[in-house]
Amino acid sequence: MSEEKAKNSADYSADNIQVLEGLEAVRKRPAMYIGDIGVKGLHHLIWEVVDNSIDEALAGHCDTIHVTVHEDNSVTVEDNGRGIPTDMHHKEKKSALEVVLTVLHAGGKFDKDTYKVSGGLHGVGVSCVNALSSDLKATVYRNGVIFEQEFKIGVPQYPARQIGPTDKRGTTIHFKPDASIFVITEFKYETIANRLREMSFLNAGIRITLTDLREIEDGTPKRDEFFSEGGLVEFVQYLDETREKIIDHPIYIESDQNGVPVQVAMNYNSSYSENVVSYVNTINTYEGGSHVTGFRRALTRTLKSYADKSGMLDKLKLEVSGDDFREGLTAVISVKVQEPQFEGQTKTKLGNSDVIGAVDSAVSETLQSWLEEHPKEAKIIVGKVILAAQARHAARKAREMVQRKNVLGGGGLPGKLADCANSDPTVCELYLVEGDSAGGSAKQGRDRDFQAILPLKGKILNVEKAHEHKIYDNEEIKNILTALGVKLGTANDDKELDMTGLRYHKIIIMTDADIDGSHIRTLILTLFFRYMRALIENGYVYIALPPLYLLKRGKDERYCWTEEERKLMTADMAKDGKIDSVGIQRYKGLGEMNPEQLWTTTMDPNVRTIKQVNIESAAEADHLFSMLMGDEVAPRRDFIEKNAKYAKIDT
Ligand code: 0RA
Repeated sequence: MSEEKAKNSADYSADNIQVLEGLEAVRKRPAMYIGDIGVKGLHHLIWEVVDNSIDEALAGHCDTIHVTVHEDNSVTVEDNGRGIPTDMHHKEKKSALEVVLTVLHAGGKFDKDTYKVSGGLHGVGVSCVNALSSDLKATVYRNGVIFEQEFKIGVPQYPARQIGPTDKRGTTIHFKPDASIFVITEFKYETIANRLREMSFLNAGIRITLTDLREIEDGTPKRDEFFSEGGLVEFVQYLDETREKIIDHPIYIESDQNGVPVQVAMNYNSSYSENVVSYVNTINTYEGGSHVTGFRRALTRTLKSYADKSGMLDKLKLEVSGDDFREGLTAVISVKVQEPQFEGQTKTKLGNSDVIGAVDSAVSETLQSWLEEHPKEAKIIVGKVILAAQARHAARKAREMVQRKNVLGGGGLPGKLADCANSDPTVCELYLVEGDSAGGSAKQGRDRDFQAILPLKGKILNVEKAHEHKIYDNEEIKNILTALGVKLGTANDDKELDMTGLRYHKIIIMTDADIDGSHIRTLILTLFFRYMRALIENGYVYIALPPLYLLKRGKDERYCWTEEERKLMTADMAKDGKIDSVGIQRYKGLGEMNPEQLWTTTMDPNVRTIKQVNIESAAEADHLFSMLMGDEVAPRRDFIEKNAKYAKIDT
């Protein structure tokens, strides 16, 4: 070997070792790159690849993205963009394609001057996805040629190769998450669908399809297509689908303030809840931040000044607060920030303070002229604000009265509560149980050291349709609040939850496995979502899963939680072939179980399964609750029909 050549190959392997070290770092600490190695991190892989295609679309070169989940839980993301460049990258001595897929952050570095990254600013790059995939194959259709390259745990199996001519354009990435890294490898259709729907609203004009080859019915795979022409305006209409609008068409605001693109769509409905959803670079900022602050400031100031000028507030004896301008408001805020600073518990709060002013001036300018041009609608909005102020004062009075009574009465716990002996909230559990009879069984079956029982009578108030002051007239809700030890509203914020007195860190909703039970469960969840969201966010709220069947054959008794389990176990118990010798008891209600059965199946921490309630997307949860509990019947019926397979479990 000549000296020259030896040097080159040494360089080559040195480069390669560097690349492998980079990818090895990702495999050693995957959570540092994708958040976690659970269900969230797993789905993050899809977002990462889709973000790249979205960027290509935002650059104006692609309008369609297909996402497919395969039977083996591998995923294909296909776009019709320019295709990842495949020419040789001289410094790295490998194709650009290989660089993009193997060098950390190559995506950003490599294409910085070629095109502007607009969507995936949070992106860790496809190379991370590659490092965390047992297998990945990239196929590029570019300049009339098909190129492909395959990888295993990020390691190229061969250099990018040409495999034939094509008249297509685009990039296809097929990857299978590495089962030795992820604790969960099963993708959730709804999670992907929700994110892609959100993406299609946030990036108007891009067609995104989702196909699930794991679920085939009558020869057709489960499939959805997401496309929004109207973007944020349609997003607001979607969120308010089941609410009664008080303004016909959402207000739309778009501007570019000092290099910060701002988009806002908003509308008012007749409900009492505020629903402001915000995004930075298409990432959902659950905790809000400077863009939301700017929006609120502008909204309050602009509406207040209009209302003052209109004279409508003259007769109002109460002061109007910021909250009053947001009752019944649904808004989506989307900003693009070059170097976003994320803060807060879950790193979903925007910190960049210059964004406050950018959103504030965008919103106040457009909103002010909108109000002047739409006097009829403006009057409706101000009328709604006045009603909100009056209702808020009524709610505060009612709340103070309840709280005063509690203090005067010694802060007594509800008579119906069977409390536990332990007083350490971190180990204590409160079961919210449907009906007095099941409540009775639960009281007898529980471990009274750390398990408390609060039976609930029938259906609690539907808070989706009632204003806050009504909930202080409702015995069941008052009992829940007192038992929990929480207070709605703090000294400086009516909407904040005071949980300094919280008495249990597990709140377990236990209802019958029938339609009524699932309705009651939704009513309770709606109460938590609307008024005690912090408890859900802290992971304190759970759903008990009582068994659906008891199978009996002689002394052999087994519980089943699903239809499938019932079939398998019946066959297993009747190994000698006498299937009809297996007795089946279908549990319709918790009341059919005796205390001991309830303990062994549903309450004993060593064997029970309880489902933690989490808010995957506040926008989706809001949409779901308003649909299930709101006024309009048709969307609810559609939803139940569409999900009949799942709903059946409840009948
Ligand atoms: C770098 C440069 C160019 C396109 C891309 C990357 C690109 C990346 C991905 C990832 C998924 N789909 C993609 N599509 C394109 C521009 C190349 C040119 O100038 O032609």
